[in-house]
Amino acid sequence: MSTTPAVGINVQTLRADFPILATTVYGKPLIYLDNANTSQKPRRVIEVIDMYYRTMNSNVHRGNYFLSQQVTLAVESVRRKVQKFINAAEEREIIFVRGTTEAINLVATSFGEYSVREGDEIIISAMEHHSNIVPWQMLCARRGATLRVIPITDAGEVCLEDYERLLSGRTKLVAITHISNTLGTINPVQHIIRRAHDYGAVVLVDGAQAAPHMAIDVQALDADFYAFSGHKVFGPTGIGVLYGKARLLEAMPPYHGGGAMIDSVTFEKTTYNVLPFKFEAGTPHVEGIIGLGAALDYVQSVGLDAISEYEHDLLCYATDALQSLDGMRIIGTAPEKASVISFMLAGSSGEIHPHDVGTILDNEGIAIRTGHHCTQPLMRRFGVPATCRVSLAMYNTREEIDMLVRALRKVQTLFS
Ligand code: 7TS
Repeated sequence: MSTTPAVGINVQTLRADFPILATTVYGKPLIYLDNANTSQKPRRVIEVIDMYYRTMNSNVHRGNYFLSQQVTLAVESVRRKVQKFINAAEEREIIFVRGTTEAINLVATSFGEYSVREGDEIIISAMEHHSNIVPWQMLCARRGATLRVIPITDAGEVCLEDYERLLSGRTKLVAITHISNTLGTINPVQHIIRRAHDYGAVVLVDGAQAAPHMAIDVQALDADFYAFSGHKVFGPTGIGVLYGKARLLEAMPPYHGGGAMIDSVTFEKTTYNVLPFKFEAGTPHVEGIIGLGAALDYVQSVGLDAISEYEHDLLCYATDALQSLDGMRIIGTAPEKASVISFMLAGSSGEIHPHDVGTILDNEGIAIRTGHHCTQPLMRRFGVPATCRVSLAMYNTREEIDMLVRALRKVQTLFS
């Protein structure tokens, strides 16, 4: 049943680069299908972090001795890699942050202070992760602004007619996910951005789920802000990226105060450093940045177009295989999808709670995520408390999907 497809990447060679994929759980080979949560790390990311502590460790941007200069060069070379990775126009538009969550909070706080006033409106969609909801709610509460939500269809697509109705001269910012972490829907962000710009609003794209799966070009999208997390793109935790157009970042006030973000400090007045340092107070996650650089090199050596093609094929295979099960209900059936399948499973005596499904799969060595996936409003939209979620990466295989389906049949027999 499961012949490996003849597309772009050699999955077995690639799997050998990820040490954790050779481990077992409960004596069974690990089948890791929770990549939307965090992805596994290739050897070169693990090794570069080890190398950093063995041979380079020192602080960045603040020593005139050899080690510190080496680290500064390494960190700034990763900034250039990130710039190329998302095709930003300038290096100074790349801000290192802890992850997508911090990137969004930075924009909500700083852009909010710069631009959002009482009576203004912020638009998000009904499929956002809590990270792209709560910071905007907090901003609206601080500034007396209003949060508007684009509804989604039963298939899990944003309703573009409703979006048109929500846009107005009051719209200050639109915050939208590029790919939904729960439904897998790929949103038409280019169109969403163009329409927002017609009203003079700026757009933040939450790219947490897009960065590992597709080539990103912030200039082609004309995104004003773009955020992603290192740990979902095969890099370390605790490091992420905020891209912002230089003209906006220049105008915005700093987010955190402290070392490195200043030009001069007196007790009467402080002036701030240039971009990107104005937004990078304190000692950054140096080994995280260096590990992120290795991760981006790795992803680019595989090739994002090859990854997208391979994963699309695997997604279709997995969707068909799951749909072959009686009692399978897939939540999120948009035609444009990437790498995520959320579902509810029923046995002969009714729907099985996702947590039970997850626990039984775990005993088989299969890791999926069950729960609300930090999208509680989306769960309410679909009338479910939780779903089972399979999320794929470039190292997953058809054989693993076959094992998943076999294990789900076993779950059904246990609940019949
Ligand atoms: N936005 C989206 C679309 C996400 O999927 C996530 C994390 C975040 C923001 C937050 O990223 P962080 O790195 O700052 O935590 N998503 C998930 C998930 O789907 N399962 O666990 C975490």
